[in-house]
Parts: sequence; C-alpha cells; structure tokens
Amino acid sequence: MGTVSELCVSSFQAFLCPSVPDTAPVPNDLTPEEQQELENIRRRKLELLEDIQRLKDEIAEVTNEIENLGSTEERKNMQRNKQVAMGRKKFNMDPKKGIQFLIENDLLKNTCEDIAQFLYKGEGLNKTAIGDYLGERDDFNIQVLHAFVELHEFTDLNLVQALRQFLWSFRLPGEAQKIDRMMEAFAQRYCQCNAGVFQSTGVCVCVCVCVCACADSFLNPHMAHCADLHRFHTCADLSSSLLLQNLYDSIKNEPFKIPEDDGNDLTHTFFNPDREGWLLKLGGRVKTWKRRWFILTDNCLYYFEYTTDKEPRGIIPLENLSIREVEDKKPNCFELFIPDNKDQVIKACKTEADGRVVEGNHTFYRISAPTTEEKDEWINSIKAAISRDPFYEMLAARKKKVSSMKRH
Ligand code: 4IP
Repeated sequence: MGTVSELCVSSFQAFLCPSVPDTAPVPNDLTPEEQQELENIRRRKLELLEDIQRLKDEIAEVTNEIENLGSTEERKNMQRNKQVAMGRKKFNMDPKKGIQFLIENDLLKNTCEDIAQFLYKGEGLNKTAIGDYLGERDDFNIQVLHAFVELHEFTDLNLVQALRQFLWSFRLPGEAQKIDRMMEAFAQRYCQCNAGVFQSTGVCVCVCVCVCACADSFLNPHMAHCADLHRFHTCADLSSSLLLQNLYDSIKNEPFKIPEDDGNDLTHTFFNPDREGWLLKLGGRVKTWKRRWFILTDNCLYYFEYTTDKEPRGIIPLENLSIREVEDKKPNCFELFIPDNKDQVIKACKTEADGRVVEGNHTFYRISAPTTEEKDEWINSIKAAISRDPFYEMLAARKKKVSSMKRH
C-alpha cells in the first residue's frame, strides 16, 4: 500500500497517460480527509479526461467540416468549369442553344452586356458561331450586337485599323442583311469614338463597304470588281480624299485578315474534354515559350495555336508519362516526363512550320499555367487521366507479367 503522495502521483500519471489504468483501491488506512482528497483528485481527473475527449471530438468535427468544405468547393469549381466547357461546345454547334444552356445553369447572366462580354472574350468559341449569333435579326441579338461593338475601343484608330480589329473578333456571316446590321453597328461605334472624322454614320457605313470591297478584291484579284483607287473614290464626295487615300494605302499595304471559316469538326472531335485552356509550352530543341490552347481528352494532351484550329499542332499521348511540379523563371510550371529515363524522347507528334507532321523532340514537356489554381487543376486532371486509363493499366499489367516471366 503506498502513501497518499504516492497514490496522488499514480493518479496524475494515469491522468497524464490515460492508457495507464487508475484502478488502485482507496487505502483504508487513510484519514477521512486524505480519502476525500484522493477521491476529489480522481473525480477531477475524470472530468478533465472527459473535457479532453470533448475537445478532441470537436476538433475532429471541425477538421472534417473544413476538409469537406474544401473538397465541396473544389468539386463545385470543377463541375462549373466542365459545364462552361460544355456550354461553349453547345454554342459552337448551335449558338442559341449554347447561350440558353449557360443561362439555365447560372453560368451566364441573361443580359445583353454579359452575353456580349462572353462573346467578346471568345474563349473556346468558334468565330463563325459568334458571327451567326450577332447577325440574328431578333431584337435581343441586335442589342447584344450593340453591346458587343461597345466593348471595342476604336478611339484614335483609322477606319481600316478599327475594321481590322472588329472583323477579327468574329467571322462576318454571308447574308447581306446581317452584314448591313453589323456594319451599321460598327459605324455608330466608330463615329462615337472618333467624333468629326465622318459627317454621319451613313457616310462611315459607305466608306466601310468600299473598304471591304477593296480588301476583298486585293485578296481575290480575279474578281470582277477591280480594286483601283478610282473605284474607291466613289466615296470621294462623301469624305476627304486624303483620308480615303490613307485608307486605300493601308488596305493595299497590309492584306485584310479575316478569321478562317473554322467549321465544327473540332467541336465534335473534342466534345466534352476532361480539361481545356491556355497554357505556355516550352519548345523541344529550341527553348521558346509558346502560348497554346491545350485540350486533355482520351488520355492524350492536344495543343493548338488557336482555339478554333481544326488540327492540333501537337499530340502527346500520356501513357508511360509522369507529371511533376517544377521551378522555372515562368510561374506555375509543371512538366511531363518519362520516369527513370530522363534522356529518352517522349513519343509525341508535332507540326513543323511547313505543315509536316513529325515526331516530337521533347525529353520533357515543360508547361506554365496562368495561375497556381489552374496549375493544380491541370496536374490533378492529367494525373487522373494517366492513372484511370484502362488501356494503360492493361499494358502495365502485361509488362509486369512479361518481365516476371523473363525473371523465372
Ligand atoms: C519552336 O520554336 C516552337 O516552340 C515549337 O512549338 C516547338 O515544337 C519547337 O520545338 C520549337 O523549336 P520556334 O517557333 O521559336 O522555332 P509549337 O509547335 O507549339 O509552335 P513542339 O514540339 O514543342 O510543338 P523543336 O523540338 O522542334 O525545336
């Protein structure tokens, strides 16, 4: 039997180390006061243990909530990005349905300003589809067209420069009425940004039509309406001849670039990818950074020069590759590499400047994302794509089997 102080010590040890049982019987040779004191210590200890357990439970609960909160947010974001991508694809196939889908899913506000902004940003959108939507006769579409034109800044640009900018943001539809509406909206905005250059919007529209006809005949010299300065001067009595001369020279010196009719092939091929977005990619032999539109789908990474390109510039099959974060002068970098073989060239194909498709030269693909979040999302999506692919898993299993057979 121990002394009171020994018993107290054992009680506290049990308290400090709860796994040690505090079951020593209360000795009966203690005075009632001492017994009472010992009882008190043991009760206090139990209370404290209960408090600790309660605190532990609360911490676990809060941690759990925080974790769930993070993953719910992440999941929501991923879901949202996926739906936006889906909306873009729908838009490219049927602009009205695409916009409707985005509005119904709370991804776009149903106002002409928001829709115009979405078209103006144009990320992942087909320029022909943008032109079709903006050219519609519907009142709402006409309002969107005006809001869209308002987003262009034409101040201090000459008419040809402004037209170049405007006509690069979508592909002009073929119908004359649609073109009229668009030219009218453009001319209004141009005159608003450059008061006094033209006597009226009507004059500006007339000059625009001349500019376009002239640009067209420079691009297609065999067409009937020959582009001579004389023809261009049909607008002469409407505007100063010096201004017209400048515009004429500008068209002649630099051909008018119209976005390609990009069709919808890409839309179908890459419908609903795992992820897509702009990234910077480092070259293989020549280490130049290029901004490319990346699409992750079917366990392959495709990159394009423009979102509307029909053909990718490069294709990187992801099987046998790993991904890791890396430090570089560029921010948010990650790279694809072959594990345990840093000198082997990755199996991939690329397009040469002359259009030939050849094998790539990369021993690693270094890529920079615009933000840390996007870098993390790309890494996660690529990791998921690499690990989920059943073909790769089957291949890996076979390789394992073959190498174990070789060993025996
Ligand atoms: C090119 O540099 C581009 O970066 C290419 O990227 C890249 O090909 C070339 O790599 C690199 O030389 P310049 O345009 O400055 O010449 P992209 O094809 O996206 O334009 P990859 O294989 O990265 O596509 P090498 O390996 O051909 O040098």
